[in-house]
Amino acid sequence: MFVSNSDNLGASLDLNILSYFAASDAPFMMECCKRTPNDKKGGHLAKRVSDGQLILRESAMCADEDEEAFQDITKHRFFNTNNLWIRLDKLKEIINENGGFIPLPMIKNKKTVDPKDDSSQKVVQLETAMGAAIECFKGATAIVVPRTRFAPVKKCNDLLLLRSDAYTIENNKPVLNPACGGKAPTMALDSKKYKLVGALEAATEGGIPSLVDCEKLKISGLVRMSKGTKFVGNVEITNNSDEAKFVPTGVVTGTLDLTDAVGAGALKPTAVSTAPIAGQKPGTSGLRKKTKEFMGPNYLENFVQSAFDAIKDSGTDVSEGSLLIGGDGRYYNAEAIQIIIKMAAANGVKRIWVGENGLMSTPAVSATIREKGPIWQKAYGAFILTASHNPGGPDEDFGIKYNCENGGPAPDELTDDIYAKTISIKNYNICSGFPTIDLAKPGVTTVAAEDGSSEVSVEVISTTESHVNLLKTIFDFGAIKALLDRPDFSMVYDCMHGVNGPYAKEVFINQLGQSEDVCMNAVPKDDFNGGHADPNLTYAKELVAIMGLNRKGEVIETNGHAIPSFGAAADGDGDRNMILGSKFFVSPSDSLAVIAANANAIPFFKSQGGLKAVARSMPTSGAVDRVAKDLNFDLFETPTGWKYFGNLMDSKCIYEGTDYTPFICGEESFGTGSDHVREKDGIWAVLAWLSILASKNPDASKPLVTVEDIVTAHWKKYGRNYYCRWDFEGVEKSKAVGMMEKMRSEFEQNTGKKIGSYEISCADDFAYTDPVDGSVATGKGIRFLMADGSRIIFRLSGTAGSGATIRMYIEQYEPEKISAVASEALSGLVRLALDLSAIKEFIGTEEPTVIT
Ligand code: VG1
Ligand code: CO
Repeated sequence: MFVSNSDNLGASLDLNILSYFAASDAPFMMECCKRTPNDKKGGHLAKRVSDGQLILRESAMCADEDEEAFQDITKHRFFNTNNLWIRLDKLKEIINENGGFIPLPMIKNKKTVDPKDDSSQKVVQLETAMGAAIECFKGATAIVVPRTRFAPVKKCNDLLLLRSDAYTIENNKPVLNPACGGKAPTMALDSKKYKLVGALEAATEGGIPSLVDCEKLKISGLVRMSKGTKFVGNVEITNNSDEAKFVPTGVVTGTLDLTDAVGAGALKPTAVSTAPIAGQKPGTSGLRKKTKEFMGPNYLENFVQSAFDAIKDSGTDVSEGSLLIGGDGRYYNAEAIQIIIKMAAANGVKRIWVGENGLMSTPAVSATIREKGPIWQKAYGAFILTASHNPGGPDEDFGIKYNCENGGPAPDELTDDIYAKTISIKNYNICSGFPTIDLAKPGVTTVAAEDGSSEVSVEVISTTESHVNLLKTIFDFGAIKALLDRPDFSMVYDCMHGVNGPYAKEVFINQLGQSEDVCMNAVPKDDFNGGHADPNLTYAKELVAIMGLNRKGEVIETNGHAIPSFGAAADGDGDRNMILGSKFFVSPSDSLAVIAANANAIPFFKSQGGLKAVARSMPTSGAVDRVAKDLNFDLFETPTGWKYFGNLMDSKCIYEGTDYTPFICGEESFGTGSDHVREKDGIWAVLAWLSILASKNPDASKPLVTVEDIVTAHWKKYGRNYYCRWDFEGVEKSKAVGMMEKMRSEFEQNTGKKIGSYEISCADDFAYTDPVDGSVATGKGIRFLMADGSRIIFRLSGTAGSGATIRMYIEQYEPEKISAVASEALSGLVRLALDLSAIKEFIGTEEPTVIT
C-alpha cells in the first residue's frame, strides 16, 4: 500500500520503488529526502539508540533547549516525505496485536481555534502522524529519494516556488527546474505577512516573478510582485511602510528597500475595520432594509465585502472579465454604486460596467451579463441595487442583490455563504482614493496605480442596449408594430416612475414608432414619485382607472372616455408586469397559462421547435398545469423566488442534464419570463402578450380579437382557476411566526378533516428537491390541499424591508363555471382560510392591506 500526503504533488506510485520495496521484505518503508536549510524546522528520521529502530521526531515533540541540535541538518540529515510503503499483511498483524489500532505516539501542537485567525482562542491540538508508524514496524526501513518526489505545499514559501518557473511540469508532476542546478531557491517570505495563502495571492495578483536564477529570496514587509520581475542571485527586499509596495519589473538582485517607493495611489486598498451587523440575511430576492439602515455606518460595506469574499470562495476570479453594477434608481442608488466601485477596485476587480445614470432593470442586468461581450470581457456577476416593488426614498426601502454568471440570482448556497460572512466580518477593503465616476457620461474611465502595477477601468454602458437587442431577436417587432398601428388598437404602459421607463421608451417609441403617450410615468424617480411601484390593481391606480376598472377588478363608469385596448404596468426594477385589456384584468397565473398555450406566436419558441417545459412557483395557480398536460410540456412547481427557476433552465447547458428549454415560468406575484434571461422580465411579458394579440389578429380589416376574448376562450378550453392573494403587511414578526407555528402544529389533526363542503386531503409545509442539483429547500409555505383540488396557502414574505408580511393564497378550480366574480367564487374558501389560521387571534384583524 502506498500512502502519501495529498498536498505532495511529487507523490506518485513509482514502480521502481515498488519493486525495490517488494524485494526488500521490509514491512514498512519511508521515502526520505536530504534536509536543506529550507527544511531545518521540520521533523526528521532518527535511529533509536537502544534498539536501532527507525523512529520519526517531529518538531512539536522537541524540547525548546534541544531545538538547535534538532535543526542541525548535518547531524540529522534526512526528513520524512510522508511517502510511505506498507505491507498489508504486516499492518494487519500489528493492528491485531494491539486490539484494533496502531499505538502511534501523540504529538502536541499549539494552534488557534480558527487556524486562519491568529487572534482567536489558543488551543492545543493533539495529533498522531502517519509517518510515526515507522517505529511500530520492526525492521522498518527508509530510502533516500530525489527531491522531485517531494513537492509539498505547506507554506507560502513553497507555494510561491511551486508556482514559479523554479518548477516545471513533467508527466503531470511538478519537478524542480533543471536550470536550478538541483537545488531550489531558499525562500524567506515574511512569516507574519505571508502566513495565509490569501496574502500571497494578493501579493502576486500581477503574476508570479521568475525565480529560476534566484538563490535566496528574503522579503520583509508587504510587497506586490508581477510576472515581469526576475529575481537573480541573493535578493533581499524590505518595505517598512504600511502599504504594499510594487517590486520593479526586470532583473532584481541584491538588497532593495521599497519603504519610500511610490505606492498604488488611487488604487491603494485600505482594510477598514468593522464589526458584524445583525440581520444581513438575504431574503427571496436579496437584502432589503430601510434606506436609513442601509446608509448607516458600514452597513452596505459589510454586505458588499461579504459578497466579494463569498464570490471568491465560490471559485470566481474577480480579476477576469467584468463586474456589472446597476440599480432601479431609488434613493441612495448613485452613492451606493460609487461605494461598490471603490470596494470592487480594492477587492481585485479590474473591469467594471455601470449602467448609465446607475440605471439598469433587473432583467436587463441578466441580459447584459449573458449577452454583452467580447468574450474576454463578459461579466461574471452583477450587483443590482433594488428593493423592487417596495417603495423608495429616504424613509422607505433600499436593497441589494448579487446575480451570477448565468445571469440569475445567486443560489441559496451563495447567499447562505454571504450571510455567514456578514456575521464574522472584521474588515472591508476599499480604495478610498479612487475617483468618483460620472455616471451620466457614457464611456470608459481608466484609473492606473501610481507605481504602474495595475489598472482598473470603469465603463458607463447603455442602460438599454443589451436588453433591447435581445428582445428584438425574440419577438417579431414587425408584426407587433402592425398591431400597434391599427386604428382600432391603442395601448398604454405605466412604468410607475421605476427603472422601466427608458426600456419602454426605447422599445415602443424608438423601435416601434409609437407616440410618447404610450408610455406613462416613464421618467425614473428616486422615490417613484411617492408611489408604490408595484403593478397590481391596488397600487397601479392611475392605469387601472384608465383601463376602466377599480381596485377589485370591477368595471367602472368612465363617462365616455376612450379606453385603450391594452394596458400594462411594471414595478420599480422592471421585472414584474400587469396585463390589462379594455375593462379586463388578467391575473398573473392566467397570464402565464395563456402565454404558455400560445408560445408559438413568439418566434423565439417557434424557431426552436416549440416550448418544452413550464414552471410556476408553488403558490401560483395551477392554470398553467392544465396547459402543460394538454400540450405535453414538462411541468415544475418550485418555491417562491426566481432563483429556483435558474437550475431548470440551465439543466442542459451547465449541468449536462435534460434540456428543458425553451422554457416559460411565472409567479402569481406578477412575474413572468423565459430562458432568454434568468430573471422575470416585465417588458418581455408585455411583448409576449402583444405577439399573441398580433397572431390572433392577422387581418386588420376584421374586428379586433381582444385580451378578454383570448382569456375567455382559454377558460372555455381549460376551465378557470379562480385565484386571489391577500397580503397582511406591517405585522409584528413574532405574531406572524406564532400564527404559522400554530398551523404547523395542527397539520396532523387537520389532514383528512371535513369542514363544510371542503375536505382537507393534506396539510403540510412545502419542501422542494431541485431535480437538477438535488439541493433541498424546506419550510417554503403552509399548504391546505382540498380533496376537490382547491388550495389554501400561507407564507411569510421574504422581501419585507421591516416587520412581517403574511401572504394568504386561495385557489379554486371550476371546469365549467367561468364567468363568476372571483371574490364571490372564492368567499367560502377565504372564510375557511381565515378560520384555519386564526389570523384574527394573532394579529387582531381579518382585513388585508392588499388583495391581488
Ligand atoms: C415576493 C413575491 C415573489 C417574488 C419576490 C421578488 O416575494 O411573492 O413571488 O419572486 O417578491 O419579486 P415574497 O417573499 O415577499 O413573497 V421582486 O419584483 O420584488 O424582485
Ligand atoms: Co421587481
